[in-house]
Amino acid sequence: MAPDLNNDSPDRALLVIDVQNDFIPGGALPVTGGDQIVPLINRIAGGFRNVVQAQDWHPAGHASFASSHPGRKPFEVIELPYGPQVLWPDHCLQGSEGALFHPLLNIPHTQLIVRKGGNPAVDSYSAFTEADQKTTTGLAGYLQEKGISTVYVVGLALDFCVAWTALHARGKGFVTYVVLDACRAIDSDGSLERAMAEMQEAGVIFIESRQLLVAP
Ligand code: VGL
Ligand code: ZN
Repeated sequence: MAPDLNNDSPDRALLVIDVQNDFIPGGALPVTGGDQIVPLINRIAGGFRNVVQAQDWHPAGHASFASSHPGRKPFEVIELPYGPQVLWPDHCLQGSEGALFHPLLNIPHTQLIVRKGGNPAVDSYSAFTEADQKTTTGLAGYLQEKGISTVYVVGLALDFCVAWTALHARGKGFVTYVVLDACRAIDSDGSLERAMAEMQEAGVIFIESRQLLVAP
């Protein structure tokens, strides 16, 4: 199914996920190639009337940090009350440089910034719903009130925050595209393959940016 090119349409939104310094090479939780997608995301965003940015935004001592669990190391998985949790290096601390958007990300018309991961005890990869699978950020209601029925998801990381955002968007009934070349993955312990299979199963549609951009 080829999407049409009218991205300016009021019924669709671009969701730009976690394009933050800590996820760029040199940051606390670097995603390989994370910097390479920034110019492409700027170009894609230029065509959209509706743009929402997500910002991973954790308090010190967050439950997803390995440093909060004595004896544990980053990328190990532990059981938390809401299920398995991958442990990460400390990242995206509220108010830190690492939590800021990449300096070359340039989307002046972004309408809404959704901060997530603020509950010290619960992670939130998704821009819609926290990892307890209950607490929402309000994003679905925001989009629905604006009459948006289709979302395009780009950003970091494809196998974590992009995937969970796309899965929850489907769960909330949005037609959901992931623009693959405008994402990069962490790929820890098979996470990319699993995430791609889950998205496919849920009816997320994978496209490439050339299907969204008019040739220059
Ligand atoms: C993310 C791990 C931890 C992401 C955020 O943006 O994909 N990954 N926090
Ligand atoms: Zn995080």
